Amino acid sequence: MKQGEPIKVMTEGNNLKSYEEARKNFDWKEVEKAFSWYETGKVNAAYEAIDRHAESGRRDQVALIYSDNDREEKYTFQQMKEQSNRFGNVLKKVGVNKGDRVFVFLPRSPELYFSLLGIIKVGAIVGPLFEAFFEAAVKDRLEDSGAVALVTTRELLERVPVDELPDLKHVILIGAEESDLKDGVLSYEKEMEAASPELDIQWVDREDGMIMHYTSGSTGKPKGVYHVHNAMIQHYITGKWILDLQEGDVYWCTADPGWVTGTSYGIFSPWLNGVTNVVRGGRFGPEDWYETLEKYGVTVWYSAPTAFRMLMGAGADLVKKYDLSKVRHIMSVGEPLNPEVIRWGLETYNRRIHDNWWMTETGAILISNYPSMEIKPGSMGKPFPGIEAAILDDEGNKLPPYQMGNLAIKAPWPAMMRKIWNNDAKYQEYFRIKGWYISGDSAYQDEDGYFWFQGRIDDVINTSGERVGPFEVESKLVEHPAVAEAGVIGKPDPLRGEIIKAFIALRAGYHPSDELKEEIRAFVKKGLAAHAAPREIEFKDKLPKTRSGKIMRRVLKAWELDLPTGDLSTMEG
Ligand code: 6R9
Repeated sequence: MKQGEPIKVMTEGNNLKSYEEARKNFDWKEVEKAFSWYETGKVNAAYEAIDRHAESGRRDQVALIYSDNDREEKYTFQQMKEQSNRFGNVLKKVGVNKGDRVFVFLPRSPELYFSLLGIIKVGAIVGPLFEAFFEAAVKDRLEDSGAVALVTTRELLERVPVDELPDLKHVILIGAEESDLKDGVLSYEKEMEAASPELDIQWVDREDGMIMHYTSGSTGKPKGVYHVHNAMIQHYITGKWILDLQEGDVYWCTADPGWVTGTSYGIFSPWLNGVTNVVRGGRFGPEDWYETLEKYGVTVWYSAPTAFRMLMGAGADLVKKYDLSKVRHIMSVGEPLNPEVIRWGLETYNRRIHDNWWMTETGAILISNYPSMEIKPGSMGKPFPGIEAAILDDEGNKLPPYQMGNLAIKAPWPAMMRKIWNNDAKYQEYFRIKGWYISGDSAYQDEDGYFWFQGRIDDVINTSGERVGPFEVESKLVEHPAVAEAGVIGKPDPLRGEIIKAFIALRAGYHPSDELKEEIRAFVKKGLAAHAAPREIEFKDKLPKTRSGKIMRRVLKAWELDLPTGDLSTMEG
């Protein structure tokens, strides 16, 4: 547990002058004053993010800068308001009601942002789906949520088994052709054009549902993590104090809205703070990253360790070709931020990279390094003012400094999930120690109050910052005709954090070969998602299992890493 030297040079700017002071005096109630509902009593997070600015001094300020290899478009707050209003009216026309689930299965594009906001404006609950998902993953999520409507493209619609989804009544299709327009399929373009840019917004209760993100656990299907409008309180204030968003900032969050970072911090937080939001679509390489920063004069940049490691791999010379002088503040989330990356950031960008920690379930950042605080490389930082974090043993006792245990948060807080859709038992598991949310991460705290991440307690794999449940991949693997049994683990990887490795026992009559590995990999890719396909496959005659038949992933991991296998008393002979 050796710590390196803390980095004392502070980041310039900073809305949060003194962390200690803020902690002493913090009151969530004070934050509420920033919202128009504090005066009017009329609540809707999308209204606060867009319309409020359009109706005050920010009408003609650019809210969204979108670019990919083919498109470059800018939209002001007023235009965002009109586009999302139009989409809200499209939903009203087909009878979408408050509380209905409406899914968005789109690549990053302006239309994704218009529709997501429009859904929230009519009081429906939006479910963003990552564009890389294939049929099984899409079906599970739409089925579990009982989604009544879906916004997607012609290409992605091929992965939606509409006939098997009885609740799904409407598909709003981007790029639809005349022949598509039947059986509840509407043309996005036509409907948007016909719809009014004025919308009767659905005012809601702060505890009403707003967004649902499906995320992976170690067992069972992905869980629908349900968030309410009240989360905006924390999206806003963490944006101010952690993202350090200020008047005139140009902000870029590189995450896709299919993941929680891409909504909490790719949509709500920047717009609640009224800044210009940059979205880069498509796939892009290191040159594109720097070009985006330079071209739009990005001042605040939020990304992930896997991206920083990729940029580090592209070398320091590349950085010199670009003018990154506007970049004031850099942050990272999703997996442990290596001290090496922080050192590189200091040398090459002349900026500190501020790590922070949170999860889909927590809705917003809970632990962070702040611009005005010393950074200890390798540490996630300190709890947000108003948040109490602790290291607990399994009985709920607080552990002293440097002892590793469950990273736990005193519940509740404004952006905390309010349920797991259709699965109260799962929800309750997070709160098994009275008064605390148990994160599933292990960590320790040092004597200065900084938190240090140690690992996941369960088997959830974190590959390039994306959570993948081993069970979902194993289930897909055993659907392949050659696979009798499969066990999936995360294997440490210098670039991706972890990669997915599958151990497979073949059915009789099948023989190990590289072609078969390739075929199995493609099978998972096509059936589930590219990022869920195992990069490594190893064939075994049989897999280690408990007497009750559970695959012992911990034993697979020990084999892989040459570690002691631990207690094998429950293993089948
Ligand atoms: C926001 C997000 C959550 C899991 C979390 C932890 C890992 C996130 C981290 C980190 C080390 C950090 N994680 N931030 N590990 N240091 N700063 O990523 O949500 O996709 O739900 O993942 O990611 O294991 O439990 P989500």
